[in-house]
Amino acid sequence: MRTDTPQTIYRKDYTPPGFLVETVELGFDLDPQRTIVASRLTMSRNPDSKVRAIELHGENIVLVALRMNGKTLSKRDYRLDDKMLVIPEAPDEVTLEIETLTAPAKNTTLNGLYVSNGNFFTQCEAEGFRNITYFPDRPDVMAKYTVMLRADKAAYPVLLSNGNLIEEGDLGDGRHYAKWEDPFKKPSYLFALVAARLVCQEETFKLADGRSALLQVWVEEGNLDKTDYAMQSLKNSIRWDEERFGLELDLDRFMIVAVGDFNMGAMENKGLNIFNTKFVLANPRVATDIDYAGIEAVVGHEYFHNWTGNRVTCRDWFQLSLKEGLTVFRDQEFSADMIGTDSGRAVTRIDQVRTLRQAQFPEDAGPMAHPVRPDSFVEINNFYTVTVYEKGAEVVRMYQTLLGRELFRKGMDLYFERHDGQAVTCDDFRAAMADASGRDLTQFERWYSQAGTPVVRAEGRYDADSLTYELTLTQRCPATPGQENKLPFHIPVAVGLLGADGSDLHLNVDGLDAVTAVLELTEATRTFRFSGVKEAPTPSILRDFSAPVVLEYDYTDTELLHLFSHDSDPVNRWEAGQRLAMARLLKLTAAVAKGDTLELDTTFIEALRKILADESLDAAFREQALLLPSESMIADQMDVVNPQAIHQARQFVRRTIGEALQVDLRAQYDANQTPGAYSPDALSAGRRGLKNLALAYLASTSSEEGIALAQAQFDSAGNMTDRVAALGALIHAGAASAQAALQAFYADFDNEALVIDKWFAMQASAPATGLAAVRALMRHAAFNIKNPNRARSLVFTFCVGNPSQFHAPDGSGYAFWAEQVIALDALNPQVASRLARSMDRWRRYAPALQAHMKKALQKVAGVKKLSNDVREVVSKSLAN
Ligand code: B3K
Ligand code: ZN
Repeated sequence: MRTDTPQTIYRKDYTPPGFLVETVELGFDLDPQRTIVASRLTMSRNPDSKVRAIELHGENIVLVALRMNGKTLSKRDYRLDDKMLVIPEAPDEVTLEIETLTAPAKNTTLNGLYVSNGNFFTQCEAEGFRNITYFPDRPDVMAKYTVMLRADKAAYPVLLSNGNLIEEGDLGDGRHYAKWEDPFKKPSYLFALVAARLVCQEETFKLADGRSALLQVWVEEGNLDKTDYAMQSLKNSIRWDEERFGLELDLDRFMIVAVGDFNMGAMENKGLNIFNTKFVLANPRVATDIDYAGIEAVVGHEYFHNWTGNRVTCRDWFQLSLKEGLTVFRDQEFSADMIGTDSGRAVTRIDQVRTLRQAQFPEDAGPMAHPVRPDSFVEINNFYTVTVYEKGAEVVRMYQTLLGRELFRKGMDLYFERHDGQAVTCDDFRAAMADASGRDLTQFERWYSQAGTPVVRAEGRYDADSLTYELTLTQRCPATPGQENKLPFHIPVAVGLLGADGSDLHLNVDGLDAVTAVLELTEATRTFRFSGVKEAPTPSILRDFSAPVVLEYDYTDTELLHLFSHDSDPVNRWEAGQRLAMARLLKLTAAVAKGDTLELDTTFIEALRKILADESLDAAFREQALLLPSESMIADQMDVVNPQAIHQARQFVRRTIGEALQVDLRAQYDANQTPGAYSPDALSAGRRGLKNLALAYLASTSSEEGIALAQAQFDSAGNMTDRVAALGALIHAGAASAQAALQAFYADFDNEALVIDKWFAMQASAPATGLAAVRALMRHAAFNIKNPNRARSLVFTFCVGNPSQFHAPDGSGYAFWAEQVIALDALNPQVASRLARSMDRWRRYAPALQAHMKKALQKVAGVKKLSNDVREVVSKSLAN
């Protein structure tokens, strides 16, 4: 915690480190109140650096002893402040011995070494290692680590660190030790240790080259019945990376450890991935289909980091997307391949588009907007964003779209061939792609350097005489903080043309014959000519969401209905439905605000009816097609946001659909039951998804039938997916029985922390839950603001997921937000800062709401002892 003005770090200021570290020997005497860390570093002067001094980072630790080449250094030999330890004079070859003290039990930040439920864990990315010992804590310093852990044997029977276990034994005094050695060089942010009372599921797994590896999933006692899916996902990940990218597990042992107190999803520490319990623990009784999918994706993501992140890492934190964008792309492809069908793959793509629109586009249009490779930051932890992750993944996907799968793979191979064991930049990745494919990717660099979501405007013209269709694409990109004017991007735009009968026309553009053409828009505007087009087509533009842009095209309802019924590209088929829905939701929102009567046209309803009943389509796709854009997505389309009007309009549409399609929804509800043992596979999950969406629609009318159906499902559900869907339907419908159901649910699962998180979240997001009810829930014995999952389930869900209540006209929601940000900041700045982000886009609301929001922001900004994390977010939000 600092009170001085936070410092901005710039990418352009990068300089190589003065000293490199070859080996690190760490010794830990673990004690919750007083842990002693002894470090022995062998270092040598970096010939590529002009920096003379040895510069070591260190924060919130006490220096006990410091020796250089065997000689104790006195205070005159070094400078020490609350951030750095600097030794100005040093020979070229140095052995440093450093002893420091920390108090893990007092560490509520969950950054560095901390205690959770009596066990020791670490989290070092991005800059947590400096809370453990003095070290050049920057990713371009890669070293080999040996770690000795010593702790009480009864309290901490399990001692883990990175790499391989080389020795263990008793110390005689009730304590024991374990020595670990990581054979690979790594940056300090990948260091990890665990000292805990845990149990594991383990398995020996055969790798492609014939070696075997020991795989372990470590959890608290009592959770061993929830580790199967994580283990299966790990094995699938290992196989997939071998097959798709030719990348093998490079260690004899790979461990996943679950912890209940964790700031994010998981962490890819070399050989010792530490996970939020949310992304490990699952069985049908406690986890939903979405939880299962999350576990698969995150287990994959962290495993894939072993190559994209660990073997090849980032030169500096501005390059974060080098590993995160690429690894998200890899986990997306993994999840899609695990489903295995084209239609299943399309549904995962629709999900990705939804995430981008729901979270990344708003970020790109707000005060925290930044390029995929940022130019500056105050607190790097604020830049683990949807832009760096999800937009970064889109950037990687565009390489694959432009180059094709084969050349993309060649580019990946070249990237590893050139950079294994190095800390590199996004430019190095782009160079590998360019060199392997022979393509000029110079202009493509702008995807890394320019923030903001590009808008592509499309206009079509058909000439019946010459049988040509001309598509003119024009791009622009809105200004973002610090970037007034943008240069044209290199945008792949996948296009198909539909005939009147709904089938794809064969395309002839630049000599290509296919049904989908990838047009490359590199200028501000360009006209593409298709010849031999025998009829006036309906264009299907941006197929498979080929670029992270907003597409403007003045579609008529007739064209959209045509695409919604026939487009062979499932993403654009879905998209047509979203456009139809969005137009209606916006019109209705305006009508609510004006007090006009509300009406929904039968054309739209009939289109939904047709899709709903179309058995040739996957249930999962039909669910996506019937899902309305969220309230915040509607808000994004408005100049002045009116959260209550949006809510009422959307509720009206839901109810109207529920009433009009009652019979059809009921039929799908019955047809998509999944009897027998629960299985999380995509087909079954898709059926449950459609069935439960039907239930939600049926209950939204508050009809007796809908409520009874929800109640019956709640009472008889054999898995958590069906149980929460039923409970959610009861709560959202305001059913009289909802309270009793909530109580029963709580009583059934009071031992399952992750389920109780759902219990809080379901209430926090219900439109009937006002601030008073949230405050009452905060007084519940099970609420604990120090646990990030719990804080997210109640406080975050209310502030982010319940817009009509959060934006109460009296500003009470905003005052609550300020209070919670301040309270959290004193405990855990990283979590506080995430909550602080939810007020980013306050300038888009009606003036009366803006005034309240500004006051709340100023209240937070006025706190003297604020973390850099929260300070950066609120000051950027308030800046002009
Ligand atoms: N690399 C970590 C995120 C670390 C966040 C630090 N504030 C998890 C991941 O992306 O896999
Ligand atoms: Zn990651």
